[in-house]
Parts: sequence; structure tokens; C-alpha cells
Amino acid sequence: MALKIIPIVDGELAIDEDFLSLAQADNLLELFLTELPWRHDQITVFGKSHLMPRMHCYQSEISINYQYSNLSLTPDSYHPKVLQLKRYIEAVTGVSYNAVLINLYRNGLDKMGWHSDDEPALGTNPSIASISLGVERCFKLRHKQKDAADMSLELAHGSLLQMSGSLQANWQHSLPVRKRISLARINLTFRYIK
Ligand SMILES: O=C(O)CCC(=O)C(=O)O
Ligand SMILES: [Mn+2]
Repeated sequence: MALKIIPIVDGELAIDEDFLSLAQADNLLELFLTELPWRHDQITVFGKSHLMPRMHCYQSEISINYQYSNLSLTPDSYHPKVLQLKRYIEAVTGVSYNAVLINLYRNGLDKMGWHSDDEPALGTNPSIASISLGVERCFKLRHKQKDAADMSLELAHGSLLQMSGSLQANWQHSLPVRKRISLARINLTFRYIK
């Protein structure tokens, strides 16, 4: 139950694989699957519109839309258990968050492509707390300058990954397809919007 530093150049990464107890993680997974206001949005890529390869929702205490991939998400208020989780992470990491993007990967075909969490509203060197619930999925990182080896992490049920320092400026991350996985995963990324 402690954040462990993952050695990486040009950024900061830390993980706590047992951030939540198994009972806490099981409860949150079940509750979030059924109670969160999941959306399945269309995005436009190269002029073609299609359904996103995952579902999501966005919750915040400030009424600023979250913009990405031609999408503008109006924030919902926090689900009480999301707020409780936010406060717990804040107490452990000493960092404040005011928004959370929540993704549901229904099975191994759902994914997220290469990107950095570097929207201007996050400011320079944002600290992002990423909670994983459900089936373990591979999380990949690649350096933007290609002068460092790619990195792969397995993000377990109940784990906390903290991305900070210049990580978003220098690295991209993705969640690749895993065809043999039939179970769901939820990921919550707590952020601070300026
Ligand atoms: O699902 C994950 O672990 C990554 C999610 C992510 O990169 C994001 O929400 O920006
Ligand atoms: Mn991201």
C-alpha cells in the first residue's frame, strides 16, 4: 500500500498495485458499471464519423467542457463514490483534482490510441492519478523522440498509477487491443483543470 517509483527518463511515474483492497475494488467496479452515466459517443476521424472504441463519462466540480477528438463533454456532478475516491487519492498523493474522465473498456476490443494528456487546460507538467478497476490491461508508453525504449505496464484491479513531471510533454500512452480479453475494465483519470 505505497506508491513505488517506476524509473523513466523525461517524466515521473509511480504505481501502487494494491491501492484499493480487493473488496473496495470489487465494490467500486460493480457500482460504477451499473450507476455511472455511460455515454457511447461518435467521433470524427479524417472526416469519417464512427462510434468510439469505448464508453466514457466526465465528472467535475467546475463547469468547463472537456474537449477532445472533436468532442465536447459537459461535466456531470461527481457520483458520491467517485468523490469519495477522489478525496482518498488526494489524501494519499497530496495532490488536488477537480475533474475526472472515466473510461469503460467493455472487453479487449475496446481501446485507446496513442496520445498525451497535454491539453492546455491541464497546464504544464500535470499530475494525473489513474485508477484501474476490472480486468488487467496492458498500458503502453512511447517516447516522443523515440530515443528511449517503449514501456509496458500491466494495470491491475485496484491499482493507482500516478503520471507527473514532464511525462505528458515527452511521452505518449495508449491502451492497445487485447483480442482474448472478454471482461470489462474501468479507468478513472483524475486531473486538475486550470
Ligand atoms: O485506460 C487507461 O488506462 C488510460 C486512459 C487515458 O489515457 C485517458 O483517459 O487519458
Ligand atoms: Mn491519457
